[in-house]
Amino acid sequence: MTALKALIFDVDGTLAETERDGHRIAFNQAFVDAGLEWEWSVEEYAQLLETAGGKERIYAYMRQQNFLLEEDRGAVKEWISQLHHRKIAHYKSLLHQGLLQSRPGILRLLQEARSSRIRLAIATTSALPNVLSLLQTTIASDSPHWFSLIAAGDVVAEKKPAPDIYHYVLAELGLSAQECIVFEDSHQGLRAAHSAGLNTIVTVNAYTQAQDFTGAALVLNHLGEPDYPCKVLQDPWGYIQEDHPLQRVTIPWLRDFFHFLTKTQLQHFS
Ligand code: XBP
Ligand code: MG
Repeated sequence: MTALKALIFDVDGTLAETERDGHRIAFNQAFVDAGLEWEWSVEEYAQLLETAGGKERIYAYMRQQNFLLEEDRGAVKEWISQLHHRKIAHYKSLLHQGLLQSRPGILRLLQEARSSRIRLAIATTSALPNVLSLLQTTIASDSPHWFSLIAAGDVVAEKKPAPDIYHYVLAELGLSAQECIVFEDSHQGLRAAHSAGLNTIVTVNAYTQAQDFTGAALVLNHLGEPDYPCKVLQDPWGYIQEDHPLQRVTIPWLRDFFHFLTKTQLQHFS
């Protein structure tokens, strides 16, 4: 039977809750720098998150607000790119102030995977400098080297919910979807991974908890710690036994779950 070879992690919302108090603040600071009177509130940002990718989100906002003229569309991309550079600088500075932490169970599971020789990869729509700063400040200064691959930002043409980033990661790792498990926090991320044929564990957060997670292998509130057990929110394959509740996601548990999924899905789809 196929063995579990790699864990692929989304970044924003999965490794850390970065959106409300990280990216959103940095966008607003960049708007001030540019002399714009735009301010994205916590509530408005929930809707803006429907567009993945910072540059794409600014563009979508400008379209919504009718700030774009048809003839400007070429030049505006360059202007957005410069604005986004300012946003990256602000986001980095917020991270280096130590304002964000990794989510429960993330550091523990990454360390366990490393000692079990399971490969690690990242698949995110966020820009590479942001990902590196987040890893360095919330996981460990050398943690970018823990990953066989960090696939970020514009490395593919179409961002999530398109499956491109996951196809790219699988091709670069030289693995099939059946050898990996993905961790995501949002329905766009799940759609991307699921369309690439990957089994996905979703750990929800405040911005994503009400989304549709049809197609997830499991939905949890977080990965759990010894003194902070996780809660199972959806278990579509019926793996978790009532008399044996999941406390935290560990590598041995993941290996068992992975074998169960492989066997059950083989029967289900044959
Ligand atoms: C989340 C995103 C990103 C961030 C902003 O990515 O959509 O765009 O909100 O980051 P994921 P950038 O969940 O795939 O990690 O400004 O760097 O795009
Ligand atoms: Mg995410």
